[in-house]
Amino acid sequence: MSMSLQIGIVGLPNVGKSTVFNALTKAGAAVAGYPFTTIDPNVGVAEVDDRRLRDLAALVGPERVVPTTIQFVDIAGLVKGASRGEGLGNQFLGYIRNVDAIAMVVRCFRDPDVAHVSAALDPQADIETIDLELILADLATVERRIEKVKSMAKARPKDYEAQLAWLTGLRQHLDSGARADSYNQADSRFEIRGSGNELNLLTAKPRLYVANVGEEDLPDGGELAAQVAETAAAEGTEVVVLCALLETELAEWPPDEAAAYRAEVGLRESGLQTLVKAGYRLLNLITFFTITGGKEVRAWTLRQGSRALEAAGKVHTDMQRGFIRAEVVSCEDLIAAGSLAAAREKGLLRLEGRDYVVQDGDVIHFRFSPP
Ligand SMILES: Nc1nc2c(ncn2[C@@H]2O[C@H](COP(=O)(O)OP(=O)(O)OP(=O)(O)O)[C@@H](O)[C@H]2O)c(=O)[nH]1
Ligand SMILES: [Mg+2]
Repeated sequence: MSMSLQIGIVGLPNVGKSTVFNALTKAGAAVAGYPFTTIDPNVGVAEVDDRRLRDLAALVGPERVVPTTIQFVDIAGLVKGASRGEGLGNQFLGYIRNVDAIAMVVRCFRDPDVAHVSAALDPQADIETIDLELILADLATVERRIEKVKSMAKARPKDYEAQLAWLTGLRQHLDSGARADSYNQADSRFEIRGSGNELNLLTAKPRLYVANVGEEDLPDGGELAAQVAETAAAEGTEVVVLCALLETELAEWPPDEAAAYRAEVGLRESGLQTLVKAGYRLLNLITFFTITGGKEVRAWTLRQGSRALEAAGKVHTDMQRGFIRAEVVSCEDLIAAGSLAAAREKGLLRLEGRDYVVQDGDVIHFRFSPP
């Protein structure tokens, strides 16, 4: 079936990546005040908090309520020279290659007890340092590809002319210090992020920023976070401002006390959930719900634009194989109607076929013939 989507937590050493990861996933990855604490990539799942799931559960009163999750990967700090094998080097670039999107953590908290790779905190420079390593790694990838294509082109030069031109342009683009995601040469045959694009470039991956700020700078994040926000805005992406240490602590508190503390600081929701939601948007994900005979209310993740047949496959391969129809009602309609029976009576339940494009918030009952 479809693989789970992963967001890689990337950044310089000691910026709070593992702290964010732990709070998100409560997986207990090693956290310490010295660089290179993280040696193995840690994969963990974060629950997606969804009001609609709670509302549905209140309506149905099931035995189990199962939120959907998104995977995060805690990756070790990247240092200058990583693309040449410095620090923990290429190994980590490889881990980044495997993720679907990047959450780049930028240090914005001041703490003399926690060493930083450079003397001053400079978010812009820190982002550039990382980008440079990623770009150099991509440059090496593209160069290898160019050599490969050149050798294939020996027998049939015409067949590879366009691809070589595109790759050469890309090399030049990276060589000028720009990221692959800003390369747009008008040749629709080659896509920087296209599916089946084996280049899998690090700087072509969707990205968001996490400004890890000191608690005193909440809720807005202060001057350093503003610099990260500026970079994010220029790139057309999002920045999530949070204090990793505070989030770690609040994750352990009773929910109502944590909420009260947040309100006091001026935070509307958990920074972790803000990050989870931003990751959801970054990956173009939506949520649908299933209600299993009133026993279980469950949320599932799907790529935007996915069809009913694919949604069925998420739940069970048998449902996909024996798919007959999907009975669909929007979560809002169902909650307004008060019960499935009432929604059916009002004609709010639709019967959809396998090609129905699932909408965010759909509650789906799959009709299928068991094997
Ligand atoms: N003051 C303060 N310290 C923090 C914050 N977030 C993390 N730290 C501290 O920074 C140190 C490094 O945190 P980690 O989460 O291990 O950092 P990392 O980015 O995973 O580091 P590497 O894996 O070595 O690259 C730890 O001592 C944390 O407690 C924060 O928001 N405020
Ligand atoms: Mg770490």
